[in-house]
Amino acid sequence: APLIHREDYCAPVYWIRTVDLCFDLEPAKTLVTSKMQIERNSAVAHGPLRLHGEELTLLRVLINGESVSFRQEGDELVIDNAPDADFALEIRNTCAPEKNTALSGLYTSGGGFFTQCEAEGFRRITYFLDRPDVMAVYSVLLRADKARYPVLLSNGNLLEQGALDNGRHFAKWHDPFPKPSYLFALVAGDLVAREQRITTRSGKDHLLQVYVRRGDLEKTEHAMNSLIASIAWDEARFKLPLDLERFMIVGVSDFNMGAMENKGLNIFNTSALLVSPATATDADFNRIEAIVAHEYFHNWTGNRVTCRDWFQLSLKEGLTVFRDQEFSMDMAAAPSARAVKRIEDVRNLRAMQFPEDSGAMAHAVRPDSYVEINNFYTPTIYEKGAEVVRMYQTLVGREGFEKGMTLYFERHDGQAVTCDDFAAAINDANPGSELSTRLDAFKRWYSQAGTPRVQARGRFDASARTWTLDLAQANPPTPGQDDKLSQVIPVRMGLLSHAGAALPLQLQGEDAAAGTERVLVLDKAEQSFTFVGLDEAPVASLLRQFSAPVVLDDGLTDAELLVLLKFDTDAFNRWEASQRLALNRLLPVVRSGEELTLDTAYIDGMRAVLRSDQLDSAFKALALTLPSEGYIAEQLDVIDPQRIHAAVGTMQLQLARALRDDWQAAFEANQVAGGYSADPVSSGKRALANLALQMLVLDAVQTGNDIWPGRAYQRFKDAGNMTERMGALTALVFARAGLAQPALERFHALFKHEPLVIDKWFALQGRAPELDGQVFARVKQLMQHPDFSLKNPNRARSLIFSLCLFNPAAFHRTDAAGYVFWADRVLELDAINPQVAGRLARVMDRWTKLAEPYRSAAHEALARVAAKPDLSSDVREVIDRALN
Ligand code: B3K
Ligand code: ZN
Repeated sequence: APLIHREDYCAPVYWIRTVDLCFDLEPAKTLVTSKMQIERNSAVAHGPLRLHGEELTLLRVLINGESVSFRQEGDELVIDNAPDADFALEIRNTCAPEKNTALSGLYTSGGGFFTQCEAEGFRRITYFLDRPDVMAVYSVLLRADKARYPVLLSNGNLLEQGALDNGRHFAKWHDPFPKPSYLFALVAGDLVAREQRITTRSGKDHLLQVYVRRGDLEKTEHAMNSLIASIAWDEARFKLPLDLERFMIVGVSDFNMGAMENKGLNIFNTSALLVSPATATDADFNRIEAIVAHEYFHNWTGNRVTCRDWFQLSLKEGLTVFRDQEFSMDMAAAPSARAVKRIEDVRNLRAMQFPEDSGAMAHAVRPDSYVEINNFYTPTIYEKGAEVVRMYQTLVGREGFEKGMTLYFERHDGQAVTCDDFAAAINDANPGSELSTRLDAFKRWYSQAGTPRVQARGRFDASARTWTLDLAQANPPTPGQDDKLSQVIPVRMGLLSHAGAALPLQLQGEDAAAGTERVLVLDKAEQSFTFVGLDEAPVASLLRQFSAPVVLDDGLTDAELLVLLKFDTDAFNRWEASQRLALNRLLPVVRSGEELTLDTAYIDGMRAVLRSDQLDSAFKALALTLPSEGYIAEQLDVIDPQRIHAAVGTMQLQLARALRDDWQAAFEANQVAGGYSADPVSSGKRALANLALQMLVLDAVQTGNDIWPGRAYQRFKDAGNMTERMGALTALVFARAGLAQPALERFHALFKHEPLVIDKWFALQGRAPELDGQVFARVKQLMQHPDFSLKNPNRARSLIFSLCLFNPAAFHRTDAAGYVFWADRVLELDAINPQVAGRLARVMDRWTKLAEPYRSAAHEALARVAAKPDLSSDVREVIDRALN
């Protein structure tokens, strides 16, 4: 497959204005008839009409009702002599949903029909100009067997439905909003719906529906509530109303990602839709609220205004992630709960996006080229893209940002646009802002890959009573980008006295202090800011709320970090101090290979957090959770996964032991009584109780004490919700308690009819901390389990991805067996589902940083995959880039 370049973008030679689709749905062979109204694009030179089509059987092509000559060139249907005037094109073809294991296009799952068209799945349904800048109005006629497929859905409004001969029936749908083909969807199956009618602020009535398989209905209440909350939030915060009479969500258990924002007919992975207290954790409840919101918010940011081409993907994804993050923060309400959400988002960014930025697949938020667009639904496009949007808001202010959004929709509603258009709208709505003087430099966030490094050092001048902050930035080279220009980095900051007081901030040349927090804008390679009126060298709290996606080296000592941990008014930086203190202890021993011994300063600091009566339980749990092994690897030039694992294990054990009484007190103080609610306070308590239990069981197993493992088993058995049950099970498994095995067996027996819970069962075993190769051996064994299947993406991810992506110590083995396993699975999966295989292939992104013998063994495994001649373009691109 060729490399596609952003600079080569050309407007289409033809527009498709309307399309009438008719489907005769049969699993083995579905007949598709498509009638399009086509218009030549007068703005560009004449050329043949080239339609995309993949794995289709073409039956006929008519123009204005007459047959026409055409040719098939690779995956394109080419018509050389299309009329100059507007014309009607009719195409008839078949496709084979039942054979479609790639889950892109039209496929079957659990006896129903579903579609996934983003990014280029529509061409696997019928021949089309399958590109996001071609927007058409769709009418859809569905015909299918009535008994097997009583529910027939597509985008927009239901016009008509009725019976046909031979036990078949039909439904006619019409979507009034022009849309790109990637937003088309259809569903046919035996489904039931939770329904709710709402009246929005504007006084309009809407019907909301959540369709699932019979038996799953009671697990849709949270999704429905989240949808209603999302609709209200978007109207209140951004004045963006629901524009359809009917809004539908459908759950499907075979799905390549979380969910899809098809206009008026969102399709969700059941793992991103169904929850009940008995089967889902607090984290699942939060994630589902966020995903329902995300897909709903796409209705404006993505659907009403879409992307001109796929290089602009972050235009909709970064913006929509930003919107769902803001929504979740607003839902969390209390300032401390907002901060917890921010910490979780940043932790996720650092765990997923930072490694991407320093690996073989590093790419800009608006990439310059790709081979397979499916490989670019990445943490960079999504999460770093969201950080870029957040920085606009930081630079122009919250109101300014809302004005910018309003202008964006005024200008571009109904259009397919670019990231430049978005930047222009935000900027034009905010003349004279911090953004307006540096827009071009700011836009380097879109073009330059890599995570900028910011160095900060302070100089105190006692006689002048000034303190000067010297900031410097550098952006390391990434593949294809050796030299980078300075970026615009908003640094939200404050200064503290050593006693913990927030100091007034007055820059040299200013008349008076402007509060105790402000945003400095770093836009040069080096820049200094001098603060006046200071009696002592302050402790700098920089990059508050994580105001830019950079790596900060602030040179703070442990003593200064402890001041921030105790007193900072910014909860994010308090948490950050806890993580930095942990890293300061872990990194030296990982580098040297020496034994780790925790010092009292650290232990006392952590004890104070645990005992604090001001801090929330949720925050405590986050501060007392050690940095992940992946994040630690990120800090090192040469990665030895086994050493990292050993150091983290030792530190955890020492923390468990040194704070044993406090863990016990925390466990007891954080019990939640009464009915289940996933609110921030209750879920924070459960998070801390689970962590405390994990520590207590860990310590007990080491010291040969049975009490805590016994209590954990009891709690596992009696738990009233999945969060506590999973917490207790995890404690047993992670501590390798003797009771872990019986608990796992009991768990399986209890939930054998709940696929989403069985996914958790596999995932926990895939993530368990490695010891002597036992976890790896167990995962290989579990591949033979009757419940395991590579064909269902959730199941494949639960076991294989847990091991390869999230369990470095089990995966990186000196005998290379982990890499052999990986290569085998990538090849096996590639034959079934290239998108899922492409994601698994990404595991080796950073192999060049591995220590020996891992590095050579990784190379060998990569070379073996690369040697396979007929790899999908998904896997081929990832492997080629790893081997460059
Ligand atoms: N837009 C979809 C992702 C489609 C992925 C295609 N490989 C979901 C989302 O971001 O909301
Ligand atoms: Zn999205």
